[in-house]
Amino acid sequence: SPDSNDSSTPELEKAGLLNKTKIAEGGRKLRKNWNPSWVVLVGNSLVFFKDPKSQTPSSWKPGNSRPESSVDLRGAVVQWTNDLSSKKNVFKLRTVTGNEFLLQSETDSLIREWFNTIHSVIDRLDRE
Ligand code: I3S
Repeated sequence: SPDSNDSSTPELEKAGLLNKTKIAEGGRKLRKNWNPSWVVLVGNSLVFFKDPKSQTPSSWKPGNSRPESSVDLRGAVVQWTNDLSSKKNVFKLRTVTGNEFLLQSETDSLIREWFNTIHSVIDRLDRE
């Protein structure tokens, strides 16, 4: 019988709504633009989707569930920060390619869970 946990179907570890802004692309600083984003952690990747609730009904078609972007967590670094935003509960994610994101939630427990889960995926990949 088909194995739903084989390597071709990576396990979904976590999904939810976070505030997100990209602050650097390939090491080059970008202008901040905070937006709500559906964040999905699956396998070695963090995948971002536009928040369906922020879209108009006419723009919400099945085809629009394509990811906005995706981040390879191998070699990435997560770090809590108080300096890069006036918002509370912000951590920075930096990829090996020099892309940097800030992720934030008003809910302390929720952002802590995300930080811990992403951190443990990065640690697991570091040990491979
Ligand atoms: O690091 P900054 O420049 O204080 O970030 C703020 C700006 O991105 C601001 O947009 P404008 O430059 O168009 O005003 C945003 O509205 C703010 O949310 C940013 O600051 P916070 O502290 O929220 O990350």
